[in-house]
Amino acid sequence: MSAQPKDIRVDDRHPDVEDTLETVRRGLAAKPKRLPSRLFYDERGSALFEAICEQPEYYLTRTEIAIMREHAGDIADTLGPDVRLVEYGSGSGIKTRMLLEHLRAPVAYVPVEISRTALMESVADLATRFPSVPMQPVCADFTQPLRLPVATRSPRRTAIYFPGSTIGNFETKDAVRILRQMRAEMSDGGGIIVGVDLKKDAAEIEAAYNDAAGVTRDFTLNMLVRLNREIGADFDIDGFRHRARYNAMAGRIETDLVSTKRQDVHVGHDTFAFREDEAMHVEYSCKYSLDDFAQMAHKAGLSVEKVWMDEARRFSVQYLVR
Ligand code: AVI
Repeated sequence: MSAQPKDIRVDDRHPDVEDTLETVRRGLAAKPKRLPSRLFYDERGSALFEAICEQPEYYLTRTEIAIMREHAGDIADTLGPDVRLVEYGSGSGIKTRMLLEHLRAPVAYVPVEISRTALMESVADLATRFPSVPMQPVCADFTQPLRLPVATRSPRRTAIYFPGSTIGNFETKDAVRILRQMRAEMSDGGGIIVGVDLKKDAAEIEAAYNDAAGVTRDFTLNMLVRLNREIGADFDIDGFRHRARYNAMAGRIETDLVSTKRQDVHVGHDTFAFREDEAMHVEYSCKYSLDDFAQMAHKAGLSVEKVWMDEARRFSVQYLVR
């Protein structure tokens, strides 16, 4: 684990082993079986995700960074001075860096991230680059209601930054719930800057989740490695394979771990039987048209005020307000 930078207090609400055990028991008892994608992100999972972002097929990160490179100044102007910037997920910090570089006198930076290692690494880096910006990291599951730390100086507005198309990892009803939760967390006059992946050619989308180097496969399977270590499950890693397919009707990549044989998996005192070829759902990555997303935001009581895109309209960064 990385060293914690001096003077930065982490507000730690990391879920414990009991929570994970209960989530997994419930998921394996469900029909069809399913495990939440947040379980991908242990230390190795976060590192593998960073490696996915470097793969030539995974256009999302590259494209979003290019949009930020071109428009971060405009985005910062849209937010105005004295902002408290709350980020859901801490990521690698590159996009955040671009935003912080352009913001005028930000009151605080509050990253909310479930992986303590990823959180502390990114905060340590940002604290050195932006010594005048108070850092208030929160180690928590951002899908649950948050208590934001008290800011040392009153912000003019609270803006939520949710990059990376992570919103796409939630089914519509959960995405609407999360947007509604963000709406409640931002102040009057606040806003949400959200990265949203757009619908495009199915082959291009599918390739992004089936990279030739197999990094996404390792990322998916790592969920089982993690559960074996953390909750004493006995998944046979070689007995499962990664499968990611684009469902054009639903507009989403559906990622499953498919059992390659009949097998039993033990979790605590419970036994869960898998059939040969049985799929266990582990992730959705939803893709939107501009209209789809505006409608979803509307359901959360939000409207789209601005949209920034790359020339090929692969990806968008959108500003949502009440
Ligand atoms: C974090 N999230 C937006 C990624 C995605 O594209 O759904 C996670 C990921 N899963 C497989 N590759 C990348």
